[in-house]
Amino acid sequence: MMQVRFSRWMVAALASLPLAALAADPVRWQLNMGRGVTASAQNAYEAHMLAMWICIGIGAVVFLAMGYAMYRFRHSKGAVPDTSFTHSTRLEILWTVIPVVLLVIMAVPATAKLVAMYDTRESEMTVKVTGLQWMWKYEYLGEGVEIVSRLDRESDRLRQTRGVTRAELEAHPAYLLEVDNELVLPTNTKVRFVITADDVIHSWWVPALGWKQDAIPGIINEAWTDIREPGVYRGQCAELCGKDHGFMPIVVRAVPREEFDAWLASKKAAGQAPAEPSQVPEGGDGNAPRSVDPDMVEDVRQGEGPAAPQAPEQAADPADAAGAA
Ligand SMILES: [Cu+2]
Repeated sequence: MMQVRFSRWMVAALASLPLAALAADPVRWQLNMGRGVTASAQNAYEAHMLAMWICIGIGAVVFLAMGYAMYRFRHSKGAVPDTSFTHSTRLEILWTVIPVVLLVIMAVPATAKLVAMYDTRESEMTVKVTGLQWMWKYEYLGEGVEIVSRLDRESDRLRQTRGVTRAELEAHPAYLLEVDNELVLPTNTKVRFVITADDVIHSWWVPALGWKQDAIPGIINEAWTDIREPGVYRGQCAELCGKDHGFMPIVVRAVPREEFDAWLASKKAAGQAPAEPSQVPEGGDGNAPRSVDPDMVEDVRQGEGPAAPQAPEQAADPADAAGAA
């Protein structure tokens, strides 16, 4: 029975490998850290891989030496313990110098990468992220556009339904990882984030971006990102912030710059003249015309104006498909 289950896991893990390479979001039974879709994520991945290969090398040397010693000097071959051995200066120098060299080899690139991660200069736009119990607020600073993003209604309904079946949960492609209003960002653009909170400490974390940053009331933290590939990237609040901590997901939709500009313009227009359905853009960026998002109806009801143009079929995204896998 155990064997059957284990082999099923192995099959699932192996099946997820090509997906893991494609999708930035974590997948079930993924064995290694994801590469992510930003320079910071790539840096973190490289630092991790360097440290991991060094660990593997040390492990191999230590265990091979142990195995060899145990076999070569075994009792049945008449080995006698060396009780007079207490000290070897040469050995002590060796096992001090080698770890120091290894630490320096890891520290030099890691420090350079850490410095780069905190360098928010020359960013092209700024998004203010505010954590609230239990949702996120995004403000595109200087643009007059503000989004409140919270758990999607279907996830919320399912999580509160008594006796909900596994099949029902699995029918929701991104259960608990879906929001009503996504954070839309342009690709290949250095976006600076200023991150704070209104009530308690939250933490804004999207693994594909390669970092997480605490959102602390009264303090502004900074971060930046430069997403290389369009797609949908999911994350969650990563700081225990109250009873609904597990229900404030983050969804970032990265789109090409022109598409983002069109989206932002539509948001601005919607802010000036609310609830005017004719203002929903027709995809003037050369892409296929976009249909009206069903969330728009809800937004109009909330007085937020028409929602952003969004891909009508979210499950068509590779990231989504991976999340559902
Ligand atoms: Cu939180």
